[in-house]
Amino acid sequence: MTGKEFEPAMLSRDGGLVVRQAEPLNLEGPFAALNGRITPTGQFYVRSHFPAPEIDAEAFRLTVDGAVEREIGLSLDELLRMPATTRAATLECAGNGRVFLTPPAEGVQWHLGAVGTAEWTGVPLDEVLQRAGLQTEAGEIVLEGADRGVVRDKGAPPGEIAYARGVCVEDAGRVLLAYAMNGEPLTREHGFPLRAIVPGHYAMASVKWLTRIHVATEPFQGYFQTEDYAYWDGAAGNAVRRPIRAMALKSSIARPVEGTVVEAGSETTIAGAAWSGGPGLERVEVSTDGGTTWAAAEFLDAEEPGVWRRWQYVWRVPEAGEYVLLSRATDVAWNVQPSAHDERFGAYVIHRMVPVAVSARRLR
Ligand SMILES: Nc1nc2c(c(=O)[nH]1)N[C@H]1C(S)=C(S)[C@@H](COP(=O)(O)O)O[C@H]1N2
Ligand SMILES: [Mo]
Repeated sequence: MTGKEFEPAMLSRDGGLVVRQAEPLNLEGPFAALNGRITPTGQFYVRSHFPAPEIDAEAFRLTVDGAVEREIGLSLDELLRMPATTRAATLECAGNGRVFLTPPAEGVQWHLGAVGTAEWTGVPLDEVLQRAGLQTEAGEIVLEGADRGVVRDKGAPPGEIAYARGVCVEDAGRVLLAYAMNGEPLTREHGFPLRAIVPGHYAMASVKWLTRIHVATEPFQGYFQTEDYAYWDGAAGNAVRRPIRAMALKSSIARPVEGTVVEAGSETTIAGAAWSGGPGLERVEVSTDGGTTWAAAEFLDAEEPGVWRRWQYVWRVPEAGEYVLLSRATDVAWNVQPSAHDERFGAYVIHRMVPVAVSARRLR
């Protein structure tokens, strides 16, 4: 494929995407429809802060500047000719699950579906940085999108800003500059023609419509790095503001959904996914009595860093009544998914267990 033939794939919205906000476009994926390890693009959530820019593939340039030996500009053709890598990565919006917070928090009211896993194809960021040559003082790689706008929130700068996020030089090795999602050119909504993928990090790091890589010598202090998508570290003492980075340990129940009526005496499969940007997963357990007793679920997918694992548990529904389902993930370092939200993260990093209430009835 050459840059000339490179056109955005069309986003089909008949896969059950739910509009959470029309402008800018924010679509939630149907998590209850979780089926394969890979989320079809038509079911993959869309999260954007500004209107999606229309980028002409032929005119596109990726600029690399800042603390580099030589400033470079790469066309899409040049990127497409570089050695390509394909890998799966789970993207989760740091605000996924916001609707479950009490008291309610402002922002897009995501339920369970601001998460998905796709197969991404592109060029390792390292390859591009090698062409430019990093100076020894390089500290943070600032990924900048072509989308811009005015943010009308308290704490936002006046005037237009671009969407931008920094990744530490130490994390650059895992970053992919992707032009394809699930084997097709990116859709406009998912960042056509080029986006970053930072496996293991919350998805605000995976900058879409990527047109500039600025190598900085100091930690990046941009709005989406220090004000938005940041948290208070050490809230008990002298708290400092730090960027949110790695995805927290989490499991979510996809099915049954809240309010389902299941048949007493039947076997009902409880299914979901679990993921973490830290140590690998050790196990997922399921409770059908609101957390009093737990049983091990079975993983359907192997461990792969930065990629979720589907799991399931076959529940022998004992008798008619009300049941509260929970799932709980544990990682190999024995961290356990919490039951309460960590207030330091505000309306982000919502990885606590979410109870699912179901009823069992005698149907015959
Ligand atoms: N340029 C740009 N990149 C962006 C964003 C954005 O608004 N502009 N949103 C970020 C956030 S908050 C998320 S959760 C992911 C969503 O990626 P998706 O829309 O492909 O699911 O993109 C990230 N990259
Ligand atoms: Mo996000």
